[in-house]
Amino acid sequence: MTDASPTPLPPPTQNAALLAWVAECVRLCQPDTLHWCDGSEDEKAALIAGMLADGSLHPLHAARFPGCYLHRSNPNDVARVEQVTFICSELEADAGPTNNWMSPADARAKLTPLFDGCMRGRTLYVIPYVMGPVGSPLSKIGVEITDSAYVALSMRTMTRVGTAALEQLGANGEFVPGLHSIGELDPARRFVCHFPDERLIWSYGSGYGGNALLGKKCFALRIASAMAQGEGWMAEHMLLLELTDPQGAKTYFAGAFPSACGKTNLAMLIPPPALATQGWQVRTIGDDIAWMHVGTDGRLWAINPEAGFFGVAPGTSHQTNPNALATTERNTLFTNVAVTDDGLPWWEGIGWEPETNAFLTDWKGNRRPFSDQSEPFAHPNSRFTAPAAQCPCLSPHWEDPQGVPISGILFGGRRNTTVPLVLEAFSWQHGVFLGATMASRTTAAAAGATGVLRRDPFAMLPFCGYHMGDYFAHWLQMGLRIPRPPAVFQVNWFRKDADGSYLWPGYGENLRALIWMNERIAGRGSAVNTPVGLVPSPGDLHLAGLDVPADRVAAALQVRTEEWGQEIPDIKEHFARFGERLPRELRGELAALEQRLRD
Ligand code: OXD
Ligand code: MN
Repeated sequence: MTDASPTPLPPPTQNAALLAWVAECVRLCQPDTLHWCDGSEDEKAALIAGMLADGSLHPLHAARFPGCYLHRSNPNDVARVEQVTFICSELEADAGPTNNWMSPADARAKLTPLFDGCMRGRTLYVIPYVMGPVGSPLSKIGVEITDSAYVALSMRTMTRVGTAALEQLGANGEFVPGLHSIGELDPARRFVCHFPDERLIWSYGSGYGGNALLGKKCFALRIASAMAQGEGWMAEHMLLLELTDPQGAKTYFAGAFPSACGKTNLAMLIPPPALATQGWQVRTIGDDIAWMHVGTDGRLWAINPEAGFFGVAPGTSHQTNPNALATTERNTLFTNVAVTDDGLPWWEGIGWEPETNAFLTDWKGNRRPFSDQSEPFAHPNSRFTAPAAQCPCLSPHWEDPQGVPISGILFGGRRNTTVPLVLEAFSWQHGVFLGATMASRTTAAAAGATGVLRRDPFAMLPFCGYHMGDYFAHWLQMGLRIPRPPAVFQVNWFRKDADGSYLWPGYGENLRALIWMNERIAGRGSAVNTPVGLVPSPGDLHLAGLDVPADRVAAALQVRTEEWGQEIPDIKEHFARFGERLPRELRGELAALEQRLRD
């Protein structure tokens, strides 16, 4: 419903809190036009037509990529900006040492002048959305106000937008408000602020997904993690997958990996032929975020709050992730990929090469010969935004209102050394220690240097909405509240040999690690008791049809005590940051690890 008239149309909701907040944002931002998103197909067509007309969207090959478009962002706005992402809790101590903090009063004082009049000449879109299956008791309502048509279009894919959300909200329901403006896209006037006490988000100056699609990182992780701590559930940066064994039994896994470390690929894994023939199957529930609650049966149940995938394009090919490619063949918004003269999206690692004399238009819009390899054609953090429902390997349970029961939790990252292919924690508490000490090499998903090893606890370093020490304590608490807790595992697909080559082929072959975890969960698989956890010997893995020399498999699984010994000082330094708020159980786990390594 678009309202550009002096006599306002009646709004499509009677929710007084929502109406008051929209009126306040209209007063502040002074848009020319107000549009309440209803989620209809007509609305989608109008958004697309407007963006094609203003040049912010480019058509792709209509027959090969029906309903697909390319968007090029401002080159200064291509990734999450952790340095200007703030947790605005009343007390600085509650944001903790891993977050940037601004007082709520300072944040309002800084951002109010930026929002003041920022939508003059623009449309203000009100986007009511549901995170989680519509009608699920575990889903939650958000409302985003934005002046970006790209955001309005993307939110339709990533969440359930419009009338369904307003119906679920009703006249008295609660919602998480998020105010967003692209502003002038000036990096010096860019802020992503979260007010966990008020459950409010203010984001200014960026149109990039992670900063601007407020349902995703801002609500479903930062605000939701703070809500979850208070309410006894968990909001995690995790994929969700369903493993089916040859007998048809299904086991559900949740896996935390930092951004751009293969969550989408693992969630959409295609079994290698030898295992597929036996009947092993992987289906996707989600690729980025999990909300998990203790069920009445004492197990941990998870939903995927999202409705789409905002995946990293480079490296996605028929070999690495054919399911992602199939998902993105229609109704997909590509951002910052390259395009051929025929209108085919292209990126590095897509698995096919244009003719050597072909021309491509790169992510900045410059057309140059493919032979000019002076810089990448697609941005390393170029993305696809695609509806989950199009994924060929989507589980039929992906929208079950009660979620799926989780039997195994995985923690993984990009480690060249030290962490073996897979290990099982001795206990929930030891699993929390593994999550709390996770480290990974940084990627292009966030602005800043890539390839730098950093501690990224639970893959939540950029996403935890409160003090990380309290978050560790929450995980420990949850262990006491889950009568039948999942087993916890650590994985590393990225270990290298002395020459810098990967020891393990990854992708579909990672199923072999999942099968071992499944065996452990069922109480069948055997493992070697090492100082760092329970590790399979090569003979414990299902290796039929694997084309990797035995010594490389053994090296991928090896636990080298000298490497782990070198971790200790760094873990101590990492833990020291949390001061008094580091749970003593984790100090105890560290001391126990040191003792086991000495023994
Ligand atoms: C993402 C991220 O986009 O983690 O999912 O950056
Ligand atoms: Mn993510």
